[in-house]
Amino acid sequence: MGKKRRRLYEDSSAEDTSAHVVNGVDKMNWTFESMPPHLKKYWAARYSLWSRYDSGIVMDEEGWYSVTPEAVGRYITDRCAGVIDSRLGEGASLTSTVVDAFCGAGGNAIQFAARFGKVIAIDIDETRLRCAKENARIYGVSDRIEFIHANYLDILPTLNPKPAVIFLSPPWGGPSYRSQATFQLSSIEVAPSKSSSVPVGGYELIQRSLPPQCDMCMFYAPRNSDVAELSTALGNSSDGNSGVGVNVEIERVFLNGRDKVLLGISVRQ
Ligand code: MGP
Ligand code: SAH
Repeated sequence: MGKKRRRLYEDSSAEDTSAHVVNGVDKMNWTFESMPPHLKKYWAARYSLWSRYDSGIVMDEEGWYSVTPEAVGRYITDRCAGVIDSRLGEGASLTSTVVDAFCGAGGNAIQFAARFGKVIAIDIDETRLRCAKENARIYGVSDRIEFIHANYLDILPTLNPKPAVIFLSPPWGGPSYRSQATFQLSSIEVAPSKSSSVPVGGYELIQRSLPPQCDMCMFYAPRNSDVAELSTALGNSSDGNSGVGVNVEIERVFLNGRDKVLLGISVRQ
């Protein structure tokens, strides 16, 4: 075998790739040997990312380094369902809607769909959205996920009724986030909505997504985030007239004894 790395949407005329294309997604055939050096550590973690990896999970490069590990996705889902059930009544999560604003390859959306009534999974990147669709099929939860190829900032004002949960896991600027002593929300830049030309930073992204836009907003943050800044962002709705109070919590999540991520949580009082 040559060392050629397979990509999503390879030109099928270029080589014998047609057998790999399923529902518009190239199965890619990632192997340890074919992965670029900076991604090899994620190959070793593949079953921690997806217990059904061998059933045909698809990811592109950004998918590999940003997907939420399965156990963390399950924990996040349980945490959100617990809040919604205690706020809205036992079992309320089963009929409630979660918006996964930056769904990527589906690591969170798929776990949410196993517990909530409906998931709206949004991604601006068509390739990753197709990965998420295929991965949801593998986990048998496609019927509870509505996939939307769009900019979350364009969808946010159209959400009616308001969802119970808005989950935010935007790009952090790649794996190099780790080289910053303290990660600031200004390192996050989300493409502007159609009505604006100015990118939206992490602080404003959080503020726009807080109650009353939902009952609960969760932000998936780098483990080296500035906790004080995160708490302030989660406590301050940009809708100054909403009169809605929130409780804020920051949780550190460990996986196999290793510090993984922070969860910033804002819940309507
Ligand atoms: P990591 O630092 O790349 O992995 O990301 P790890 O295994 O902790 O690295 P180590 O070698 O330092 O131990 C930690 C977690 O953050 C990953 O499991 C992803 O879920 C998440 N993650 C990483 N990045 C670069 C992003 C990102 O840009 N966006 C989002 N939403 N999540 C990310
Ligand atoms: N939680 C996901 C990973 C998210 S990575 C998982 O577990 O798989 C962040 C994703 O945000 C990327 O797929 C990127 O394409 C998407 N994204 C970036 N800007 C966006 C925007 N404005 N609206 C929607 N998605 C966006």
